[in-house]
Amino acid sequence: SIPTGPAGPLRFPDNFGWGAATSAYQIEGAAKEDGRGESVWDTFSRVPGRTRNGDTGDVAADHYHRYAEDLDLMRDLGLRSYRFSISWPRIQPDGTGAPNQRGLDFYRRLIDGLHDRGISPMATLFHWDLPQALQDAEGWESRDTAYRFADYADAVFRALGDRVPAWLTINEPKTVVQNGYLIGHHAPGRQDPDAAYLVAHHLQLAHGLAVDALRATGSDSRIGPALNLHPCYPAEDSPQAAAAARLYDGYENRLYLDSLLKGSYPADVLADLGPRSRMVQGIRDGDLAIISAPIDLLAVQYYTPIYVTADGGTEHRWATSEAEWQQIYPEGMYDILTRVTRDYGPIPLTITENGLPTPDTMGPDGTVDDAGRIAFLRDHLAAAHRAMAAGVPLESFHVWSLLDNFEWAEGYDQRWGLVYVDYPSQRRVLKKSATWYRSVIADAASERPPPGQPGPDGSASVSR
Ligand code: GBH
Repeated sequence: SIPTGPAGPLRFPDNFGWGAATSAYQIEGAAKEDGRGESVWDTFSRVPGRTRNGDTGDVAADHYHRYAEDLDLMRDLGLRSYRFSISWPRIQPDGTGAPNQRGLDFYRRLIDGLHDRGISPMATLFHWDLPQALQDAEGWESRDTAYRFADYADAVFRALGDRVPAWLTINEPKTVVQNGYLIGHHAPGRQDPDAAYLVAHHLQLAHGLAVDALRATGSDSRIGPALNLHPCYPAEDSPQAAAAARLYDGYENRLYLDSLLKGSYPADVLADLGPRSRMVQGIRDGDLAIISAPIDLLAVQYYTPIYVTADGGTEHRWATSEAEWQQIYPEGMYDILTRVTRDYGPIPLTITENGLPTPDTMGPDGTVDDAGRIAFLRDHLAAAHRAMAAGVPLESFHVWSLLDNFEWAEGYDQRWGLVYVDYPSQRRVLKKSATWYRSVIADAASERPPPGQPGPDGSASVSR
């Protein structure tokens, strides 16, 4: 059993959704199989200089072929929830039209394999792999892409909807906006601020249209967005820094949260963009009603805080991980969860990503010692637990990531997995963090009070 930490054992609810997360392009490989079309990441990763070492997702962790072994790994870890994404170009190779049966079949096998092992599927519809054919037709700059997304979502709901209890629409619209269209580090590699926020609006619209599409099928599955949220703190104690942090928060958090949950874009961000911006010009009557269609759960991804200086710049305050953008600050998990509940009400929450890259190597004895990941997850779980104790309705927690994978522009150099992937052999090796996480989950199950003897608060106990 796990030693009790200084703060004592942490008690999580019996039905807490202990999970792990992945996304299609980052793990599947099999880029040309079973009728899959090209995505913007196939294109982008082939442009010289765009990804480290010229890495692509052509093979990745070969999950498309090894999914059964990966399902067994998940069962061995005791996972109760698995969050993955569906590749749009596997379902609609050109982004429109009749669904490709072989693509749907892969996800049906995966989902059935999860159910067989008692693991609850949580499926994301879009984790950045836009069909290239749609990018050729202006991609997310075109309002039409939101409607294409709704058609794709409808096809997926009709084929798989009865087997997936929880859907997520768009993974991190903000990252598409910022990395795809502002700084250009991600596909499609643009640097065009005016386009970027129009893209934000169309991604939000796409989300709302997909929510409508699910409701129209009569499904009782749940659906929500997946947002990466950043607590934004003033870097210094001055009114200028406070004001700068507030506007920064508008662009990082409220642009997405307010439109989804309050039915309006934040006035300070709209004013900053200006009335002649493409985004403001692109908002039509009724759009905000679509975007703010009621959701069933809100998926939050937390990695790092942001400290904003008086001039609107940023600075680092805490140690960074192997990813230079990530400062390790577990308290930010507590702050962002309690803030969402305070400002937007008690919407059911799930953490769909939290984790860090560590400099993992396989030792001579075949083990991978990622002590930094254990400490990180322990501290972030403790912060999430404190948020729950403060009233945050958090249902589940998914480590990013189940497997080492294609970390976008960073290629395969950064290892984010609980499970090490030896790419030449595609062998999977549980890191120490994986066996630690397994014991956290097992402990939660074994310390469940016997029938008739509920714990003091009716919940299971987990030592850390
Ligand atoms: C998530 O993004 C993604 O959903 C997931 O696919 C990814 O693998 C995981 O986190 C780990 O990164 O260096 O200036 O280009 C998290 C948000 C946005 C953080 C882009 C890194 C790159 C900044 N990410 N950002 S830059």
